[in-house]
Amino acid sequence: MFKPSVLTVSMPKTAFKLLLLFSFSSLTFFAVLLLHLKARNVPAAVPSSLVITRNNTSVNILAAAVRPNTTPTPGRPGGALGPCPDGPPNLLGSLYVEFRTNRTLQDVRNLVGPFLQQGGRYRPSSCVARQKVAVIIPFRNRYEHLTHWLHYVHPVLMRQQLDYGVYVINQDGDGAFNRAKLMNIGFVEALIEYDYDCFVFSDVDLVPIDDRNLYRCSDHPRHLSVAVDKFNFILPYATIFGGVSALSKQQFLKVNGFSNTFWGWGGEDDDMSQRISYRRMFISRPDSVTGRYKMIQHERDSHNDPNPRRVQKLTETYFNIIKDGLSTLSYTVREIRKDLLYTLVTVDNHRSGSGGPERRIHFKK
Ligand code: UDH
Ligand code: NGS
Repeated sequence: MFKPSVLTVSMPKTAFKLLLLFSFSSLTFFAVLLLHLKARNVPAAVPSSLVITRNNTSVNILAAAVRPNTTPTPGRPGGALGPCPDGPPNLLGSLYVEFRTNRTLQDVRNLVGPFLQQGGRYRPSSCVARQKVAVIIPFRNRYEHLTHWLHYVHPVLMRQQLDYGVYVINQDGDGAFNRAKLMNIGFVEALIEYDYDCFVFSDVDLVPIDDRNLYRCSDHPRHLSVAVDKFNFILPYATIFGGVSALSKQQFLKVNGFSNTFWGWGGEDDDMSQRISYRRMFISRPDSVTGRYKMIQHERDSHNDPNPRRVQKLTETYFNIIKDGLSTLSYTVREIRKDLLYTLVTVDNHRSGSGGPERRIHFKK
């Protein structure tokens, strides 16, 4: 027999229980998901503080970087200059570049030195530069290439009206080369010195052959060496980020810098490319005429053989962004030498964990 009273009472009860059970499992699911994402730290915020220990003294790099610039602006007394125009007015466009010469560093000092301050520093005298750019070159034993690079690139950067400095980060010893770690070190060393807001990372053997390719940062990380002669001026693959690239301070902090763990040749630039995309940024590029480069031909260097683990390591990028980068950087500065054309920072990059007082970086949220 049909009993309406039982039905009207028991049905909502069951539905209510089911609803409760469903809500509870959904909440548990989302709580577990949140904890999981937090553990992986996705997405990462830009840290508000970046403390390093330098010879047992802690320095907050981000606080140091916002100290007021006390160097007087050249030009008018009081430094009352207007901003430089967005489009630098004296660019030449396509350039003639030739490496088959007996050029010496002294030749280059004579040519561009009069416009520079010690350490390869420059700023325009007629206006306030739009960006403060540190150009970082990972380096070991390539003085001939460096001479060509300085000869051609200093005048380009001057015409681009940048407030810039050139930092050559020289790996000490003959251990396996680590390009990416040297670039992390360059970021820190440049920031210790001046309040840079943009970082251009450049191989020493790549010279731009169009000065409209601006060495500055944009809304997204920028790959500058898009059309290199050795690749017949064609981008070899869509995600490539090697050669010459530019990241703002914020962008670099957001990806925790480069990985420190790519020893030997290859993969470290692809790892950065993945970091950028995992942090929801894009790669911006100049067009393939403006982004033309000439590469100085050379043989493979000793102690920079292809890293056999490079392809496998690229499957691990996502999990390593927070664990491997600026947050785990450790190295020892052997010497900082100011040439007129560049600042040479010689470092022990601690592959074996050995060697002297460290600079260690810690993130604080
Ligand atoms: N670098 C040095 N010294 C080294 C190794 C690398 O300064 O011993 C720096 C330098 O800035 C160089 C950059 O790291 O431009 C990249 O290294 P690379 O020039 O070895 O890489 P690339 O991919 O050449 O340009 C790989 C070797 C190709 C050999 C071709 C033989 N025909
Ligand atoms: C890729 C490398 C990159 C390198 C690029 C261009 O294969 O690191 O070639 O190299 N990636 C891996 O090996 C995983 S180049 O011809 O310029 O020497 O930048």
